[in-house]
Amino acid sequence: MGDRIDISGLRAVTIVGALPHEREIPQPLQIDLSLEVDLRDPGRTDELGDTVHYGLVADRVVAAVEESKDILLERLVARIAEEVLSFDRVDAVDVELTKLRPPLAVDAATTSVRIRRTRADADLPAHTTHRAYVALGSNLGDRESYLRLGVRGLGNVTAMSSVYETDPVGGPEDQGAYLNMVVEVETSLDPFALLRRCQRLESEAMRQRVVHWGPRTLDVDIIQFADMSIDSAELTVPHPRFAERRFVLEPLAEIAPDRCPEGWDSMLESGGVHRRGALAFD
Ligand code: A4P
Ligand code: MG
Repeated sequence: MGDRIDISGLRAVTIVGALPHEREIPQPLQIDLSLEVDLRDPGRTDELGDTVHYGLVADRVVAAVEESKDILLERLVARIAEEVLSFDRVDAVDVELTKLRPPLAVDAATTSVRIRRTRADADLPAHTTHRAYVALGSNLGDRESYLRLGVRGLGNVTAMSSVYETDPVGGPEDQGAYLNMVVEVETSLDPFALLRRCQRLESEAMRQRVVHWGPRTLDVDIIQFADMSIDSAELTVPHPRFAERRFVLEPLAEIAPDRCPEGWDSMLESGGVHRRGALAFD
């Protein structure tokens, strides 16, 4: 993919080298880093949690260098690569480590070593992502634009159902029809972090919780998260009511029929759910 975060010209002072005076007097080093990170998610969401915090990387690398007393630049550069790869989202890193005052008899400006290390080189598990299914609903205001706000903010959306116009289920009699849809998201968030993201999107849509199951600008529910089962006060996954709801199952069946309970179509009442077509993005 080629996405990168570069940190250049990082300086640290430490003991490194094989010569007697190098074992006693700390010397200045420069560190140049190029991190391979998938930047598609933060490019969409504008959230620090979706990327690698380069300030933290820089702090950790400088601390590791200052603590070390290695003889070889080769050892120290490997240590730096390990430190950077301990950030889960970094797929690979190029590190260049430069002695700014090399102890040479001849005239030379600098000496340096450069390596590239991947997660596989470091025996680290590949950066993990999970597939989640998220249902969106809106029955207040400009419903399509609230759905767009939700879809855009969810991150790496890998499949998107059509939009369905649906009769309200439960709640007050006089509320308007919903627009519903389901999307598949490839995410490196854990389920609770994804829930917080869903809730933040609802707040961005200025959703107010006045009546239970009442009209809402935007409802964003996690229907399934990988094959996990979670039953906590904050989050229940799979969503406890998804299997009874045509306004969730019909769009879910469009993008992931294997995620629907077998025979759901004949078990649920039909009607009240009308496919309108794809959500338009400008
Ligand atoms: N919560 C627990 N599990 C989850 C999960 N998997 N995903 C907690 C999202 N949230 C989850 O949700 C209440 C609490 O559920 C949250 O604090 C969260 O921690 P909420 O969004 O504040 O309230 P809600 O959506 O009104 O409640 P609920 O019970 O999730 O409602 P439903 O079951 O989603 O029903 N009719 C049509 N046609 N279309 C609709 O979209 N939606 C509803 C809401 C009713 N009728 C509808 C539609
Ligand atoms: Mg909800």
